[in-house]
Amino acid sequence: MKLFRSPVHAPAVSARIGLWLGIAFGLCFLTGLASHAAQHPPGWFVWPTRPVSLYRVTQGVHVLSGIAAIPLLLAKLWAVYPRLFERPTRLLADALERLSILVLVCAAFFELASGLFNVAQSYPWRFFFVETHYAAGWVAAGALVVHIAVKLPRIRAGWGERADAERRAFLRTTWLATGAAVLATAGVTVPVLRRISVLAWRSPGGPQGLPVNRTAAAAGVQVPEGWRLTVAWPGGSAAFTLAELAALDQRTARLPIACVEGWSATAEWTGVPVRDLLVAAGARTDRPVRVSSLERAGLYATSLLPPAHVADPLTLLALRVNGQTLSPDHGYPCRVIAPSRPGVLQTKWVTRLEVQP
Ligand SMILES: Nc1nc2c(c(=O)[nH]1)N[C@H]1C(S)=C(S)[C@@H](COP(=O)(O)O)O[C@H]1N2
Ligand SMILES: [Mo]
Repeated sequence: MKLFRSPVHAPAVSARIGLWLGIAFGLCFLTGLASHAAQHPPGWFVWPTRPVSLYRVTQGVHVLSGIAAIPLLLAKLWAVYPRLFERPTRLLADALERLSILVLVCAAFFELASGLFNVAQSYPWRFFFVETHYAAGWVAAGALVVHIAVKLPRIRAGWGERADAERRAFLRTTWLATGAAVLATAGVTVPVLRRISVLAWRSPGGPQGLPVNRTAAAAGVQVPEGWRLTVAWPGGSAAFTLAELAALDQRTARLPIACVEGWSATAEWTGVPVRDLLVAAGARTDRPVRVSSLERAGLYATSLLPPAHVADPLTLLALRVNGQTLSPDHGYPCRVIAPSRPGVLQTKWVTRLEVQP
């Protein structure tokens, strides 16, 4: 077939694209592990609270390297697909090799597609995104390592082969498409790119200049008459009205909200450092703190502040954003804003802090 004989289907092309695809997948995998560790820290692990934008950067890299991998993967498949139709010469070895490629391609497609649906906040499936996306990431990474090891001789040969004009044109198109995909979306997390990122899935258009993921109405939150913030610990508890919280020493800090979906935005938050609040209530400050919201059913109605975050003076129970009282959608009467913390753990509509035993 003529298509099969195009000079683009050559190791010279697939090795060059493969390098960049490998870098994109590698970054995506490592930052994915970081995100998982930040959101579900195993007992031995402490996610650092500084720099304050650490999670914003790792999650931005995660989502953008995933976006870059989409055109790279398509171009890579185009460069190599005729080989999948070659007649096998070594029956068992070729069958195993093709099986490993099948696993790799399926896992890679699954990761990129499920990630895209996630940033679009669309879940047209029955599985739980977080666990499945994480598990398939390990499958893709394992299959990729096997693939690179098996193909090493061919990769070497590819780099030794010159890219002629037609191959160079194909490579140029691939780099252009990859750059365009990243630029069209990077504005979700890189402010200077907001104007050119036509496909950015979140803009700072929400109330108080910040995007909103879940509105108060969607969460079914209504602040009851006589709302109080309860601080509880083994053996005691204390309650604060909003006026009492506002009368404590306030701290203002510029901190980002960095959603796991890749978008992020910085704002100026004002509130009571959680540590000071615990001291004012008479509770210990060296234990994890369970944060609960007025929301009843949501998956993110509660979160756990690890001791490192409790101790950090920039971990705020915020009452204000950008100089205004929090709007209902940003968590009125108060919300958690902590440095370098995944957005899903920046609990809104807080009603109870519980120092763990
Ligand atoms: N109670 C509660 N808090 C929540 C959520 C939620 O669904 N319920 N969503 C979280 C998510 S996923 C993000 S990214 C941030 C977004 O904060 P914002 O809506 O004020 O921008 O809030 C977090 N706090
Ligand atoms: Mo989020």
